[in-house]
Amino acid sequence: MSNMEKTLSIVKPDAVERNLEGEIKEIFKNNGFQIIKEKKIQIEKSEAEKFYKVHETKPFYNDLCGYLSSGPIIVMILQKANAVKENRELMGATNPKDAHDGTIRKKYGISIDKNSVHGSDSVDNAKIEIDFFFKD
Ligand code: IDP
Ligand code: MG
Repeated sequence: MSNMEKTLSIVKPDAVERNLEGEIKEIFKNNGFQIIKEKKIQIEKSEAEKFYKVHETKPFYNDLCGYLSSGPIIVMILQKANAVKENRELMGATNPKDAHDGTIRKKYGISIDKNSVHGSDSVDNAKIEIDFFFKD
């Protein structure tokens, strides 16, 4: 199949806390994503700092890393044709206030920091992020 891709998805602590894991996984499946691997984990702040290193100069970096490590998360490898772009579209804008109807962040996001899901932003970063969580 052409352009079959994998991307990394994370159900963030705000969504896990509200027991939205099942609903969000259904949305992915209903939109043609296959969940190749998944696990529920809680990471250390130092690991979040590594994961979000691209944002280390941003004013929200410390809060962001504290937040991602504040509770359990679901990390998943999603597969679909053009999975990276398709997942970004299904997630919606970073700020739920700007997210369109039908997107996960519009439906579940609370705020720009508690926006319920993460998704890789490029094919290269998807590979790096999948390795980060699933390299054995
Ligand atoms: P993305 O998750 O849509 O790719 P990024 O710009 O990569 O957005 O930012 C990573 C995460 O950092 C966002 O999902 C959001 O939780 C948080 N974030 C981004 N911008 C801000 C901000 O201006 N204030 C607080 N948190 C932010
Ligand atoms: Mg990003």
